[in-house]
Amino acid sequence: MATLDYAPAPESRAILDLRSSYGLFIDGTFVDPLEGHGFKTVNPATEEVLAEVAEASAADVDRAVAAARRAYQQVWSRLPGRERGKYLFRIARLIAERSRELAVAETLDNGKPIRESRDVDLPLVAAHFFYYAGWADKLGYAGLGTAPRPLGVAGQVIPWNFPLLMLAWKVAPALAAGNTVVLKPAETTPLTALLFAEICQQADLPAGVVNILTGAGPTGQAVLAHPDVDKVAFTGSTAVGRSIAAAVAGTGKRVTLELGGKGANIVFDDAPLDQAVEGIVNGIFFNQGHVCCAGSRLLVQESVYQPVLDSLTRRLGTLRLGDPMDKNTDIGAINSAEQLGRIRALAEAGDAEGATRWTAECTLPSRGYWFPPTVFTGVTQAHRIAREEIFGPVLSVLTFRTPDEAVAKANNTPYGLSAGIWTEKGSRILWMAQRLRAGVVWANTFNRFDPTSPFGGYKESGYGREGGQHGLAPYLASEGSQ
Ligand code: TAP
Repeated sequence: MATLDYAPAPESRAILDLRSSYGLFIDGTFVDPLEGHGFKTVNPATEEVLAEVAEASAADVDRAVAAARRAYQQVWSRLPGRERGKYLFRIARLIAERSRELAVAETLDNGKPIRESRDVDLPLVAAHFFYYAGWADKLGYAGLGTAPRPLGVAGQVIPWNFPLLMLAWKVAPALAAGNTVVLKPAETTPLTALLFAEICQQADLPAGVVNILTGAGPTGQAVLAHPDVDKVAFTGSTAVGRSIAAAVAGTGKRVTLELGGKGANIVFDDAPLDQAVEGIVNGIFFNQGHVCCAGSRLLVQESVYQPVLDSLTRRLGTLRLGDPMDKNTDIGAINSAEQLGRIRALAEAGDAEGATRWTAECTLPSRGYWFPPTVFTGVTQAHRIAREEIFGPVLSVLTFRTPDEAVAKANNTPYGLSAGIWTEKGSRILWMAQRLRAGVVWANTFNRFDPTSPFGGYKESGYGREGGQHGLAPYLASEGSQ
């Protein structure tokens, strides 16, 4: 019997009015970079150039930090919390109003399906601003003494996997706590940060409170190393995080590092298996697996290994890969040629080390950067695909017999960001959660985010927490502290 397929349902781009080029956002206005360099940002699904953006040099970083310092001293740190809160509520409302446009920009620049940017990223971005707006006049109740103080200028560097959401995680708590910011978005996904700069103008945010500097690694390095930056907040790879920790050691700067992960998604034989399979798919194929807390290691109890694998591969066969702007698309494009190269190299290491590769049948578009949903079985804990973060749509499957073995295998990683447990027994969930060395443990669900809930890792996944009341602490000095 012929199968019926979905008709194309592309989201319109008409709502988005991109400029052909963008300057740096310093002191409330867009300005040209001092050294006049720029680079192109492309749509990874088509390789079409979307816009030209400026590359900030060390001299531009000086200008932005000076503007942030002025705004901190003269305006922002002097405003009562309820006034800061009003600005944040205004920004949150503008994000909600412009969410369709922002979702389209995010999908074009990042390659993620519009269904995800529209239904996950943007609602969470607005929710983070609403949430921290509510904290601005209640900092005395954040558990840091009755009169916690802001730190000053925050330097913030973010990655490309959730561009606007990572900005929200960083900017919203920093501003609520009374700090000003200089933020560098990732080189491959600068557009929504630049649209956010327009939103700051629309909200009449005082000049210099938010500064956005586009550029590559050296720009990020210059922001975080700047002597007049009081607080360093970084999300990205463990390798770069390590170099940042070394660079700021001894400077007195406060540091938050949100780094990589190799999360275990653990399925017991008493789990509701259909639900668990959906959770496995969401855990590793959401956002093409470009998720720091992805459930990239599946640990299945041996007695249900075959039924789980059969049902998983059957389900993966139904995922639709293709145009990220199509509302029916499940798997979008890989963000860059460079990331595609990393994914391919690690998958080839899986083949070379003897694991068995299974790939969902799908036609990859001829232009752009694509990788099909892939599952490796026969994986051992020594394999690179079980130890290293692939940051792509690749799942490594291992098995276990007892809960103790599941814990030992799950914890056998240098990372410690996330884990998932699938079982019908509440007591087993609690027993496991106490033993798993991960910052976030989900039970019978995966990849759930909420602005009220702290998020972060330990070991090589970094330190400090973002989200919730805990997310305010890195931006505040409590009474008696520096
Ligand atoms: P990175 O290469 O580390 O880049 C992250 C950001 O840092 C980018 O803006 C990058 O600029 C900039 N950067 C590069 N070198 C720098 C340096 N020496 N000093 C200061 N900034 C520098 O990571 P990525 O490939 O973009 O992102 C993927 C990684 O981020 C994964 O490991 C993932 O797990 C992690 N991640 C973690 C989390 C959390 S919450 N733990 C969330 C998302 C992602 P360019 O873009 O120009 O290179």
